[in-house]
Amino acid sequence: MTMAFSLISAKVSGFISKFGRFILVAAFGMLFVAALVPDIRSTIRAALLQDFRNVISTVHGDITGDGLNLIVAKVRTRDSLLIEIYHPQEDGSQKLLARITLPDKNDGFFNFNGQATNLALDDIDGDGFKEIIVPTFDQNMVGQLHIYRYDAASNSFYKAAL
Ligand SMILES: [Ca+2]
Repeated sequence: MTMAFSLISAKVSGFISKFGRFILVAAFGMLFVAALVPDIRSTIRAALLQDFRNVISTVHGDITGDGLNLIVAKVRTRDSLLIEIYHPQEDGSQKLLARITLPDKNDGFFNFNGQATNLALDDIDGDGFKEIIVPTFDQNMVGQLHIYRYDAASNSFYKAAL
């Protein structure tokens, strides 16, 4: 009787220990998944936000003096404002020539020829080449005007003083 009982109890404890191990493994698995899920979630969120782009304004004109009708776009992303300059291709695609990150994150407007505008092309210094004129608001919501000029020697755009 005692032997039979101890045999059963040994079997039971064997079962418990196996079951206990299973619980332990399951618990670890859940911990692992719990640790993994927020990471996956934040990775996906970051990727989605990274892709977040909103073209808030476009203008076009010859800004390089080559007679090319380039497209200048003001683009808002998750954490910055950009200026992108595109060269329309014959096949209808747009070739990105330059991407400039503006010093401010907030879109701004200025009075251009009697109209409130947030992006303009104009030859403000009279040298025959149009400048890109970009208003923004800085972190104190003070209006700023940024001027970008094309430099033929380096085939790039640089920030010019007003
Ligand atoms: Ca000019």
